[in-house]
Amino acid sequence: MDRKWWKESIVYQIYPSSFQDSDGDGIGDLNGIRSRLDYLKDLGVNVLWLCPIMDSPMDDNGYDISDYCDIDPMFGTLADMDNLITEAKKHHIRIIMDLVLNHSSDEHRWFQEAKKSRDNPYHDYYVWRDGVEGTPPNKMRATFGGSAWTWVPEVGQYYFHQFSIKQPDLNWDNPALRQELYKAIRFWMDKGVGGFRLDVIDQIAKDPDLGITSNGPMLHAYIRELNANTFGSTDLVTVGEAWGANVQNAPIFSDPRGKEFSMVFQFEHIGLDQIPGKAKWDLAPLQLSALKEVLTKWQVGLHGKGWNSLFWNNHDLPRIVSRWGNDGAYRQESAKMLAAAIHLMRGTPYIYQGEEIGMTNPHFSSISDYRDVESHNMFIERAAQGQSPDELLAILASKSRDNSRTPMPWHAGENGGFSDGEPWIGLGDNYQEINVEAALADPDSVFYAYQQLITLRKTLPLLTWGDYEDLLPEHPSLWCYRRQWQGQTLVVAANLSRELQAWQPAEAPGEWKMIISNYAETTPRPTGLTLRPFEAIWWLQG
Ligand code: TEU
Repeated sequence: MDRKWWKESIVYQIYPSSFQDSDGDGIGDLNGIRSRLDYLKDLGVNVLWLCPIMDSPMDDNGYDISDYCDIDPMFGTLADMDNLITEAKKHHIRIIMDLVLNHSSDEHRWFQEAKKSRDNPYHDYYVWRDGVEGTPPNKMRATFGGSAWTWVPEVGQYYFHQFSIKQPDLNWDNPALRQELYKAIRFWMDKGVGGFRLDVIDQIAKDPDLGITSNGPMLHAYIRELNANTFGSTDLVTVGEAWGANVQNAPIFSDPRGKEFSMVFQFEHIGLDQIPGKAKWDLAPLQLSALKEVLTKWQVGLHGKGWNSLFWNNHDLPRIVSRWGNDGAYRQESAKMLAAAIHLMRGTPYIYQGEEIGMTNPHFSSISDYRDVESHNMFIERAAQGQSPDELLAILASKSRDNSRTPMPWHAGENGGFSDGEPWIGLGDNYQEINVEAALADPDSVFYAYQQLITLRKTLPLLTWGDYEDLLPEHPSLWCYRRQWQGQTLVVAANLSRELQAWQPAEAPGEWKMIISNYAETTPRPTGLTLRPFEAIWWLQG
């Protein structure tokens, strides 16, 4: 057992612009977050991860930073951040910040200088290639559409950008750039933050000539240098977001000896809803056996060698109840079932704002409802290729990142209590029914299921340390697994379908203690089980 506070923690992710507005401008802010600390404490989480709050022109909602050492005025001031950190500490909550080190904004002073001339000292902070206007160096595409190369006439060169045109990639091969970034990280460490989430960190060591984006040859050397120059000797939690992580390399990123990060945040299970080799917009139906295979691979493969994040949702993904649960008749049941299934595994659980009240996708129906650069670029690109607007809107309604970025509904009143002004993005169509006030008033709500799961994690070390075994790998609708630790056993059975599903467990649950179920009736059923639609039950022995 290698005890670390963050292995026994539950992280709550906040999308600051959509959490709570305190000054009526329609955009959430730091003082708004501070005003909700009691709620978060009541839920039981002890870490808040804030999506980027640094200075930014907001082309990609803060993932395009123009000053690494300041707070964007839209969110507040440095003093507000100090207050938030201090108040959060009083609630036994640590704040982790989002670090976007792969790219900056094109409005960052470094880029403004860099594009002035080839011999400007900042030129080499970015990735440039010679070429002829109209003929980019190669065919690489940006994640948010279009070429990954943009021409700058002043220097007669192309710069490389893996994301939007306003997010030029930083050149990690330049030691001066690396030192600047470390300095910025130390600035926030001195402020007393609890750690960092490192955006697309597997993509910093790119080699565009070879078409390499993630896991470039220098990647781990750079991460180790970053670690040694910043948080390496502290107990801060560090989370490496890595779409390119796999079970083979995750132990390098999250080596328990602490040379890189505390844990990885990877997406292999999430990727299962897209057709292999196609874009995220091209949906594949969920196959539970494939999901279980991926999750088991991570649970078993990383045991003792590294540490993983457990999550269904984040600010880039649609709401899980709308995706793999049921956002109609079985919303509550499926939200609680999915919560249990993920929270009872090994790793650090993440709750994305609103997940704890079972928020669904907002069901937007017009392109003007969307704000996200990726969604708009996709719409324009595919409409130009002839795809019908209705079809594109249906795709966005299920996969756009804005599905998870709608304002947090605190009550059923105006703007859900999120803001006194006009919210920067619309609320979901069901906020009058699904909101915090309603959830807190209903003892059977999704909120209390999350609260129970959090309490369980704090009181049952088996959840943190136990091993994991899938008991029914092939079953198309049932997900049943066993965790074992120091003579104790936990069995979890979840039904991911709308139909009744029968299961005859090898160990008769009657001899066991049932801990919780997501249905109101909790009488243990002695022998064979019939699980109701989206039902989840878990028992403990020992
Ligand atoms: O996301 C990483 C990433 O690769 C995403 O672009 C992802 O592929 C996409 O969202 C799927 O639709 C991180 C941040 O989480 C995201 O919000 C940023 O836009 C992105 O990096 C660039 O900083």
